Amino acid sequence: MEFKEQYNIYLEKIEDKIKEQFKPTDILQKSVFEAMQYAICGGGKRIRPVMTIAAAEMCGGDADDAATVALAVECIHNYSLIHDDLPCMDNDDLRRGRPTCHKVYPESIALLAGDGLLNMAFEILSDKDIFRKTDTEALLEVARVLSKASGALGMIGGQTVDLESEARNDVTLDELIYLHERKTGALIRAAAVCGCICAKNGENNAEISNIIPVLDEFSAKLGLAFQIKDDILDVEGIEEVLGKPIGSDEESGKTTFVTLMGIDAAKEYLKKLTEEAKTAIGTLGEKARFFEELADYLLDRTY
Ligand code: GRG
Repeated sequence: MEFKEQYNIYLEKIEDKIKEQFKPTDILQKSVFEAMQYAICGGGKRIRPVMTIAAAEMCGGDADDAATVALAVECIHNYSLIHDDLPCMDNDDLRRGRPTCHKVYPESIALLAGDGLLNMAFEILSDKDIFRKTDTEALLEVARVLSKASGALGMIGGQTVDLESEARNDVTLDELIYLHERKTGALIRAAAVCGCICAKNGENNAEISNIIPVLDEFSAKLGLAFQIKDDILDVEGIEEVLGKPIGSDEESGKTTFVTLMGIDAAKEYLKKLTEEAKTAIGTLGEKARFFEELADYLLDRTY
């Protein structure tokens, strides 16, 4: 099957799960649910949940269980985007071509919507009854990996270093890599690894434990490459396609891979990381072909 066709099949599974989870409600606190729904139903590439489902499929896991774990991953991603856009963080007005959550809902409700999505992720993962095959031990491992990746050692840690770096003009390349390995990379890695974990069934645990470090290495390289591409698109992207203003990094005086290395060197670094990621995952052979093609797809993305 063609890569894009496969990607769209995964995408449909995720969109179905999201629709099923975020039904309209008429309870007194419905505004927070509407804001959560506004954020998560607003499109997006769904790269992280796609990786979760693809990883589970590669490991022989149950497709519906994988889509449920993928839903939890996407809840966390969208919580981070709502919070990242808030005035106290990046103060952005546009995301995915639409007003950001706090531009549509009061800032307080947007903040709570982010909190609501984060909590919802772990409510989903701890509901044994909605999983067909994944056992409690595997779900506990998924919850641990995801919460650590999203927490102060992972995404929140990266965001902290990012915010504190804004006032500095002496950020080094090593520091920039450190912060993006956490802010952007940690959740991408966890998304893939959790797909493998939810495919564990006792008998295949040893085999999956051999696959995880390979997919993790691939995802770490891909996560960094993803951020470099983001920095390049902030300079060279097309506003209407990207769904947010171009040049926002320069305007806010942020250190990026482009400001530190120059655009040509950043492009070379992006290509190098993509090749390294493909080499790493290539060791798994034909079953990992989707991931190899994903690396190229992300290299060429325009939004
Ligand atoms: C607890 C206050 C508090 C904050 C949470 C906000 C935050 C910590 C972390 C920020 C995480 C973040 C926004 C990282 C940037 C990663 C990134 C490149 C996001 C864009 O991802 P895409 O391109 O988005 O996958 P789509 O729209 O396709 O889903």
